[in-house]
Amino acid sequence: MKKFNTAIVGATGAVGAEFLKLIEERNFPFANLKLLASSRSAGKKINFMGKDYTVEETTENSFENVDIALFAGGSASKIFAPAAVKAGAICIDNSSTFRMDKNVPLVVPEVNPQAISKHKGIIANPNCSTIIMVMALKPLYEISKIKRIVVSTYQAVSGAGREGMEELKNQLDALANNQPIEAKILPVSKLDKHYQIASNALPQIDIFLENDYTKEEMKMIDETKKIMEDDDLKITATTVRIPVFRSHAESVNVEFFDEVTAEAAKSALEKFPGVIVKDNPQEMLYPQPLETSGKNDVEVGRIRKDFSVEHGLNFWVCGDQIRKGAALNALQIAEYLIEHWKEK
Ligand code: 3JM
Repeated sequence: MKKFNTAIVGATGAVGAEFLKLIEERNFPFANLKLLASSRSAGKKINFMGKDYTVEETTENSFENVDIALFAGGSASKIFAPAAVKAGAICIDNSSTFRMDKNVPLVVPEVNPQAISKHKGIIANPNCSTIIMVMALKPLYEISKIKRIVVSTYQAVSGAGREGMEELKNQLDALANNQPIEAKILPVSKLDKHYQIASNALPQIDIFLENDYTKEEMKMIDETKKIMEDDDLKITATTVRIPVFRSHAESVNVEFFDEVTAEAAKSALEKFPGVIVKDNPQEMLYPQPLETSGKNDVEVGRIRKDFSVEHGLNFWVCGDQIRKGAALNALQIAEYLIEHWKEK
């Protein structure tokens, strides 16, 4: 089997570390592996599959002979993805930079793999909350076109990377020890203003936009329409950070054009790859962020009729934000590319 020269940009962060774990777990066919990061992390040694790698600073010249560049996210994408494309690499990008670009496919492989072949060098990985939601929406959409979605998220601090997770841990330690609590990271914004996340809930993820939605909310709205290839889809979102380390949860209300019973929804979700239905109220069985942490599958439960509209359903979905919400989805895109690889 052909092996592919692979680069990870942002190899030292939370998503970068997950890329490495998944490359090993899934036997990803890499030849050369380049671990790239900012100058701050350059020189750091990472032992991976029994071999020592030295993290290199990302530059425009880092991508010579690279077949696949996995961008973990952040500002590096905007600066270096164009250089990587110029050097002939295919970029799979976790940041929001290119997601809404007409020339860039926005892909969840179980949902819209057909979009991948239209790429011109960059394929965008959707926002974590979008990925987790559309995994559950797609099999339902196949039963009936969707009229309107109302989603509220309960997002883990891992969405703010390693620093977000450290902040929650430090605050929980301080709380337990009756020490003063420091808030330095969350919410991530342009202002130098932060709030405690331990024992709290913050209805702000990413910056506020002119319409008073947060950027995270608008990402969910715009990206869902693009992935589902449905500009008429009505969708509104409220995104909330909660004091959970890892794995996001979402409450989703869906109004369909035609009847979709809870039973039909369960049966369609059970058949969908990457989705597990965990739904038995009598046994108190439902998805929980703690249980989906570190797992690949998205879990759906609390599937029930919304009595307030003609064709409505409610459900609850949980998924690991760093796995399916980021590194796993990106690596699945890379695996799809490899499966359909044509020599240039
Ligand atoms: C998740 O460069 C940055 O400010 C990173 C912002 C960010 C994003 C984004 O907009 O790319 C942090 C966490 C995301 C995302 O996946 O949309």
